[in-house]
Amino acid sequence: GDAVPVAQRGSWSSFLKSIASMSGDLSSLTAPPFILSPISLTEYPAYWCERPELFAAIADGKTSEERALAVLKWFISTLKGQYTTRNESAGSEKKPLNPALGELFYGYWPDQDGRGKTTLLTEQVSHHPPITAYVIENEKKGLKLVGHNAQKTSFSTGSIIVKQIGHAVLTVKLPAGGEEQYLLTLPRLRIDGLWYGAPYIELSEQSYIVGGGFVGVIEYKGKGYFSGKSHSFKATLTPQPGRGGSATKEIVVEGTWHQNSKFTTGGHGSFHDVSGPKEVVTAVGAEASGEMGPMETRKLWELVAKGIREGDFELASREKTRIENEMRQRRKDETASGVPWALKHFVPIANDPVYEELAKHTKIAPSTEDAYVFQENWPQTLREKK
Ligand code: 0T9
Repeated sequence: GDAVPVAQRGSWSSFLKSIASMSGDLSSLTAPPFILSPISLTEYPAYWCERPELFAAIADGKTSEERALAVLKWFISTLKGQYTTRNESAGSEKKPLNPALGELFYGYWPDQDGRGKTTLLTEQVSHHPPITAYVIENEKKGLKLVGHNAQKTSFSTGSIIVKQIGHAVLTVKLPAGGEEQYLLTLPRLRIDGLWYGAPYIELSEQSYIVGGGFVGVIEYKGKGYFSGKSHSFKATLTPQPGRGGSATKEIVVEGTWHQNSKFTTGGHGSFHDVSGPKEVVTAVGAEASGEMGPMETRKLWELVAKGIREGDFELASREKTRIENEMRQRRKDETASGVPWALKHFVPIANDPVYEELAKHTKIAPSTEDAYVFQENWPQTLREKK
């Protein structure tokens, strides 16, 4: 691999071999330093709102069709951040820090031009397998997104295939009373470029947005498929008769999710364009003083992140081992005392009724999924500023 530092070539090829021979959860494999990211997966839910004005705009839709289009536009506009940020900021996809059980991340995007303040809360609800639950809320606009993420990984012809497990539900309070709920599912990822030590993500298959009387199907293709370009997509929004879909026609938009798209059926001109700047989340501590507690991600991983950023891999690995040992001891103590770890913000449920209802009459599989219910206990530091 050309992008692999000479001294790490041996460990990169043995890392690739261990990926090829195991499937399921790659998060716990030890990778060579050059591929490590100093950021934990608990921070990734922030990608959902780096264009807060597009999230807020969902509430301004006057009809169910306008709102369904606004949800689609916001969703498509998050993909660039979700799947290309590490390449843009660090030169390639990187291996995130594997969150500890109970790890937390809090942040917000300030109110601006009347769009309302948007707040983010993330909790690692499982360590093995890794599962991250999150909520993003814009109270002023009556918008709340609650979801969880997990991954199942496998290896195929030199690439890592990541099946995303989990879903999100967006609740939109309507000004006239009542609410709409949208179910969002997640695309499949393929991680290519491993051989060269320069991994990058391509999306494939499809994801869904169902709600407000519409079924949105987003199909993803890479280089050499329908438009020939990488990061291509085609989204179709179809009204569901009898479920409130007010339009009669189908809407189709096509383009590249990391650049722009336009209407090809049922509309004219530009649909989305992410060439403009994004707004990174402002992290806040939950302590009354605004400081971060010991389980808050940037505090927990502080020295590991410092080591990775500054190339002091001895510090990074020593600190990582210390944290992992501490967590192992905590689990042992819990088993011994019979008192398991208590989640702070979420309660797991085995079947999400919203998922089940909205997935009906669509091709979404599986037909049932678990979920994590947010306990509405925002830390004071986020509430005050809301
Ligand atoms: C949810 C996102 C997810 C998390 C990451 C697959 C991956 C962990 C999950 C799916 C976010 O909304 C979007 C973006 C990137 C995804 C990560 C990319 C990645 O490589 C990791 C996995 C676990 C690895 O670290 C594989 C090994 C590594 C050497 C490849 C760079």
